[in-house]
Order: sequence, then C-alpha cells, then structure tokens
Amino acid sequence: MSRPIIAIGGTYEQAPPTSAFPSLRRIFTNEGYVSKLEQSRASVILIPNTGVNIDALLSLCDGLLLSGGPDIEPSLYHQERHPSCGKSDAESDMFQIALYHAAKKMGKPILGICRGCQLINVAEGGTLFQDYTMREDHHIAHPDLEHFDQVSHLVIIQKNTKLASILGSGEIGVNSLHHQCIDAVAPDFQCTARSNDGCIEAIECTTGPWILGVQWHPESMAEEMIPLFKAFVEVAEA
Ligand SMILES: [Mn+2]
Repeated sequence: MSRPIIAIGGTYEQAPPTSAFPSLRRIFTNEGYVSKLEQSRASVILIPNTGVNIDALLSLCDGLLLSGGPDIEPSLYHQERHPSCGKSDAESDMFQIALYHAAKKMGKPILGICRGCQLINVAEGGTLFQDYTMREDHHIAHPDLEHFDQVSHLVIIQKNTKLASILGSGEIGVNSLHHQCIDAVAPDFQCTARSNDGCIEAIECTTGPWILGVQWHPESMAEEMIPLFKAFVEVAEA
C-alpha cells in the first residue's frame, strides 16, 4: 500500500567546525520527525529553503510538517527585538511562512511543532512572547533541554478539540524545549492546551482545515505521542 507523503520544511544551520564541511550553510531536519512520521506510515521529503517552486514541490505531498528551530524574527509579528530573543533568520522565516500559506491554500493538513506552532500563529497574524519569562505568572522552566525526551511538565488539553480527539482531554505530560511562547492567538485559531502556569502549549484552526500546532516535541517523546503523527498522516491520506 502506498504511503502518504509528508513534506518537512527545511531548517538552515551553519555546519559546526567538526563537520566534514565546516562553516558551510546546510539545510536539514532532525531525524526524530522523519522516523516518527515513517513509523506512522508516511514517506517524508525535505523541502529546501530556497523558495523555488514551492507550489510544485508541495503538490507532490499530502501534508506539511513545520518543525522546531530558531526564534522567529520579531518584526514579522510587529515587535521590536527584545534582548532575550535568540538569533533569527528572516529569510528562512519568510520561506516557511510562504510554505505554510501555499500548503493551506492547497488544503493540505499542517502540523506545527515548537517553532512550527509559533510560525503558524505568526503567519496567521498572532504574536509571541520573545521569552517565556515575559509572561505574567510563569513558574515553570519551559526550556528544559536536559530532559528533552522526558516529561517536563503537564498540559491540560481542552475538550471538544481536534487535539482532544487524538490525545484525549485533560492532563498529559509533555517535554518542553521552548523559551518563547504564543501570546495573542491568531484569528480563526484557538488555544487547545495550556500548562499549569497558563502558557499556551497547543493551537488549532477553528474554521475547518486540519491545522494544528503543539509547543512540545512529540518527535522526541516515546510511543505516547505516536497517535498525533498517525492522526496527521491519516488526514493527509484522506
Ligand atoms: Mn512548555
């Protein structure tokens, strides 16, 4: 049986000095996204960040995954850069936003993970906190890189949402590698999960299209997050 094809938007990175190609710019994705999608019966292709022929490339695919990555350029959500904002690459951000809009226009399901979730929100006119400590009443250390593949904090999933139909409503443990988070949720989107300290941990589109973002990293978690990838791949196939 043929597998649905999921496109992953590439991420730019400077190759480290230990690489076989030191100092060269590279376009990559992390293996976890690919292996979890393949485990969920998809085939994966990586879309390079060139912006060349986005529509033709996307037309080969049944769904789009926007992955984790660097901070998004704050001017793209109409803010001045705060000192706590990490390095960003506006060119790469604009490429991924164009990719998002093109996939949405074609009616492809879209899953955003971490930065990908934030990118969907920015592409749709929402805003971000440039650091999680800028949120009032924060008391969880959301960047918990040491436990990248383990439960770091709980989130409460709101009932009667797409996310709840996949992972169940109520409390679930997630990992947490982000230092930024969503502030104003974009029009036609709703928050579908929050941490106990009120941080927005998931969003989804409320007007029909299957567009869903999670702030945690399901690709680095164990089997409990496979239903999320399976649901995405199933919608892509339909
Ligand atoms: Mn978190």
